[in-house]
Amino acid sequence: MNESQKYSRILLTGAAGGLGKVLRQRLPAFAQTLRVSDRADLGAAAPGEEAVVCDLADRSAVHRLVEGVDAVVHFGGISLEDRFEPILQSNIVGVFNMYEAVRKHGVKRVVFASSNHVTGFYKQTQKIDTAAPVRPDGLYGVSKCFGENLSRFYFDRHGVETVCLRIGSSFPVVKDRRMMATYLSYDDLVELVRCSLFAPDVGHTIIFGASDNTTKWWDNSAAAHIGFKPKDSSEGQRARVESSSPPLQPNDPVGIYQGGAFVLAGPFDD
Ligand code: NAI
Ligand code: 15L
Repeated sequence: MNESQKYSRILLTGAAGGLGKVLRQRLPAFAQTLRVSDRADLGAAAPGEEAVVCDLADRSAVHRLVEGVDAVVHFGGISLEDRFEPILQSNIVGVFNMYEAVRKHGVKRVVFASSNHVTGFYKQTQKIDTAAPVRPDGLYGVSKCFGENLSRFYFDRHGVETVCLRIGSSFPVVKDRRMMATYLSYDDLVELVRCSLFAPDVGHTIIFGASDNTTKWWDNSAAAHIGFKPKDSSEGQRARVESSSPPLQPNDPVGIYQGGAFVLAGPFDD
């Protein structure tokens, strides 16, 4: 597949979520048909779309969901720290179901929404690359480590290519001081997904997803073959962010660790 071609059918999971809604608007440029899925309501299918409500934890439903697809953009799942059971079902059982279906249907390429929280316990004073050992900052981060490792296994054993996107913070605007480093604009997110879909021979690649922010915690040099060159930056939002959010105390873990408030979230199970 190269950029002058379109995929026949891309499956987008998590299509009812924050980033899913963005990608639902933008992925049609990359495929003749976009199959959108979520366990939440998706509304009516637009022209060129197929809408399928599906719980990722339901193995046979996921198997049917993947039939006829030639690439998967897997954004469905629990996106915050939570109790273990929902994380288990959506992010661990769910991602296993997805890779089994992908293997059985011969899908060649997956773009997996991992998260910066796989390395959330590195300090904000550190700069890490994609080979740094994982240091998840919660059960959510651990579940994304599972997805990264599972996809590594499915490439080594079965030849399924995956690009794991360790997304920073992808929202319409920068919301706090930490996001000055972690911000990924929606345009840069779409560009990251486009590069991940069309770069040749990605094998199994891990890449951090951040815009070209002045403060950089992540080194993507080992993922240069993906060709991702972010165009936006958080810098233009600095004055607003710094005037609306006071500096944290020096001993506050939220300001010490890359994962920010996630390092203090939960556990929610007694
Ligand atoms: P979101 O929470 O808005 O969307 C996730 C979607 O997944 C929801 O629509 C939800 O219904 C669906 N979902 C959850 N469990 C499911 C299941 N068992 N079966 C089917 N659908 C299920 O999250 P957002 O912000 O859109 O993030 C999308 C993906 O990107 C997530 O995997 C998240 O972990 C990841 N991510 C997002 C970041 C961000 O800044 N927005 C940062 C890092 C990672
Ligand atoms: C994530 O992994 C979450 O899905 C998202 O909601 C943000 O909290 C983001 O990380 C972040 O670190 O800001």
